[in-house]
Amino acid sequence: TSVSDFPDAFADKRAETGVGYMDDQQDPVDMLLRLKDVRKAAHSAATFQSGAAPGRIVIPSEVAIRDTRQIPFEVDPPEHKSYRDLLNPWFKRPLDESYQQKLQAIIDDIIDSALKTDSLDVVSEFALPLQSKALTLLLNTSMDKAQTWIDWGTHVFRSDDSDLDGDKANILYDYIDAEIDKAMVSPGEDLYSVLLASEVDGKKMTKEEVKGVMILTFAGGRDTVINAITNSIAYFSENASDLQRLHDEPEIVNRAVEELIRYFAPLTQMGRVATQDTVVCEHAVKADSRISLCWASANRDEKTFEEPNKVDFDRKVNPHVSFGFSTHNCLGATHARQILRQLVVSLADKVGQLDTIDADENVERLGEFSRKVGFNRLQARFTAK
Ligand code: HEM
Ligand code: EMZ
Repeated sequence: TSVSDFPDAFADKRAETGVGYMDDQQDPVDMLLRLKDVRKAAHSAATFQSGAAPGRIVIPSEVAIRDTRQIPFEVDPPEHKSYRDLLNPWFKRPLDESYQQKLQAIIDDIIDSALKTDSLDVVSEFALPLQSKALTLLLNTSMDKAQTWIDWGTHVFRSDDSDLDGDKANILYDYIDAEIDKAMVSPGEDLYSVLLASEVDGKKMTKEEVKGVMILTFAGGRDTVINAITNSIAYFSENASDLQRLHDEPEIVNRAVEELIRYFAPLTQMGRVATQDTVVCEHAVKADSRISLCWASANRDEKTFEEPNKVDFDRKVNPHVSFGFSTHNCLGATHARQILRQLVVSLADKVGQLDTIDADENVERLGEFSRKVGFNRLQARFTAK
């Protein structure tokens, strides 16, 4: 099989009933597979809440390893809006010229070292360091912090042996507690300090609230970004003409990145908890049970996307939901998009050939479905133009 192929795991079920099913720690999930239903449910926060027990809307559920509520992710309207209004300007900073220049230096450095070595693991030696170094810009902290985060590996809650690693989670919680304490003693210009000095609805943010934002910032933008970067490299290794095209027509970069993100859907799904008995897609959902919004399936919905399994940089209509939809749409999307845009243009400029040598696919087991979401390892050779 080819490394750039990311099959649609949900096609049959999406056509048949539109609802999939998976168990998860005795807290089963009805998965919405059609774009229309996913959008509708994402837009109905009163019926499908995010503000359930902390960790419950994540699949696999993190209830067993997390007590801190992630903000604004696990908060419903109207409170959600107050947090979101506070965070929005900070998370738009990737649009600043100075931010993009610093990001470019990080990207150039990582591509240059890839070109110097015979071959490398794109996940651990390219995507992970790029993600972690770029995150220092988003947090506005010093670059030397990135090494600690790189040492945590690709996921802060998951390890090689387990989907839910409580010990690993504690490393993150202790780290954030310590960083918050430091920022309280000597405030700087970083996100911790800015949040500690902020008010929401006239009240100073508490340490626990700041921790909730920071856990989300570390966890939410981690494996998603790493998969998006690694999968893009896998894609260009087998579609060299598309890389060349980006070199010749860099003005298509935004469309190209949206299409890659649609196709990869780095976050497969996200849960919600029903606040009342209800019906979705002719399927009964009981109060206090879980549904999921399956972004990955919705992005291949043939009712909206022509030839959904094809990567097409000329796709005219692309209302993908890889970054979610409505209230909780991804706050980190500006940062993630900026990394990918600058990365693919830089690859197109500097890299003449990308060869993948060995791959270990990361396949999610989701009840009746198996979905390739990325790679555990992707050994590749970068050759200069
Ligand atoms: C929300 C995907 C990168 C932070 C979301 C949601 C999706 C998503 C699907 C909606 C969740 C829901 O409706 O429950 C992605 C993908 C990424 C990415 C595919 C990379 C390609 C990032 C980054 C950050 C981030 C880099 C920050 C460091 C957040 C936050 C939310 C969110 C804070 C919650 C927003 C809210 O509740 O209002 N993301 N994300 N994400 N994401 Fe991302
Ligand atoms: C949560 C989630 C956020 C969760 C928008 O998605 O990302 C997952 O990777 C984390 O495990 O805790 O932050």
